Amino acid sequence: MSTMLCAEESHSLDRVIGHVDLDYFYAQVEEVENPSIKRRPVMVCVFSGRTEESGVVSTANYKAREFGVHSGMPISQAKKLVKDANPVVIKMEHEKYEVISDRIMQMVRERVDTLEQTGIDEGFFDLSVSSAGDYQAARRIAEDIKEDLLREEGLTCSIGIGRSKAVAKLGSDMSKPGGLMIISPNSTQSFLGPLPASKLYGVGPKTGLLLGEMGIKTMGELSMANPLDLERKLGKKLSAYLIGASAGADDDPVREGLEPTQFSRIITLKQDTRNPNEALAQLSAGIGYIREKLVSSDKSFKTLGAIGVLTDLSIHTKSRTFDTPMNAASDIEENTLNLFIELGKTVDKDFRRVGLRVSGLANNVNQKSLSEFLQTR
Ligand code: TTP
Ligand code: CA
Repeated sequence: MSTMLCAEESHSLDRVIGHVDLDYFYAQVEEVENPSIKRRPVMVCVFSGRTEESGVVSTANYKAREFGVHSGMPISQAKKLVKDANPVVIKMEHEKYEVISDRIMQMVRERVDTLEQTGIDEGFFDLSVSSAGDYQAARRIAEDIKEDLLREEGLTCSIGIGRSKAVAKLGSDMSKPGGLMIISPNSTQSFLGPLPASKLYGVGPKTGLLLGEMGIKTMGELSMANPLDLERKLGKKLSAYLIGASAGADDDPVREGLEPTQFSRIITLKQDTRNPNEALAQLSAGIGYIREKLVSSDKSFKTLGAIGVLTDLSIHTKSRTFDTPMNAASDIEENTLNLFIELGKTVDKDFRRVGLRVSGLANNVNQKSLSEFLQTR
């Protein structure tokens, strides 16, 4: 049987939906950059700057989690927990993780029908067409994604595959870290039935509490709850979703993001350099590309980030957020140069690749929606 299938034909088949989630993402990126820290508790932190230690843990590797460290914990408290285990505290560098995230998402996107990125390190994907509705073929695609990710980036992820987003998400959560869980359509109901209702995608702490008050503990119970009782507490829309999703029967599609949230470009330099002016000169086509993207989407940006990949392939970034959105070519050039000057001071090797990224995109103020446009005519 041919595995080629057009989109229309796939409607009659079971949907094949995946969820991919990188393991302890920021901390794992740091481990790849510096493998010698791998066996130690690693905590990637956001420092507020008030005192030397004020701030929170953004994420921690599994070694640190063994001591009770978790995302959102104050740094001082986390340090106490791991103080005897030779911990590593690293300052969070968001731009760096974004660059790696972009590469990963691009790699996944090339192997699936559609990808809906839902966070810096996670997303849903639809495999219905590329797997021809066959869960064994889907398993092979997921294994390929995992292998490529490990080979190309040195990173591990967890993947869940099932007939809906909620089932796929449970699969990736339950197979963390590094796992792959396939929940076939036939086994969906028996898989979901005994699981706690609070673990269902879309059930936050508040909804979880309300369900508990109603005596609904498992997804099996939720799927058979009285719709009217549920509606009274949670509203029509959420109730309908919960009853369907807990039985594996929600059909929320995987949506490609329609609105861009950032534009970025990285180029390889003709010659390695540490000179910011030289780097900028070679990046001028990249700046032109970004400017063109901003103009054609009629957007401005608030955050500009400079990216430098050094000769040892380590990634270094510097970014600045402005009070007012901008999009003029001269502003991009001037600020990119300033960021590269700052970046140049902090690195001890030449740049091999340089790039820039604009984010915090906003529609230009003079842009009118179609209805506004029609009303003012
Ligand atoms: P998560 O996917 O929630 O967590 P994780 O990747 O660190 O760990 P897991 O193995 O459990 O998936 O978040 C992705 C990244 O988002 C994480 O690496 C750091 C960041 N993050 C924060 O900055 N603050 C937070 O409170 C959380 C939860 C995550
Ligand atoms: Ca993750």
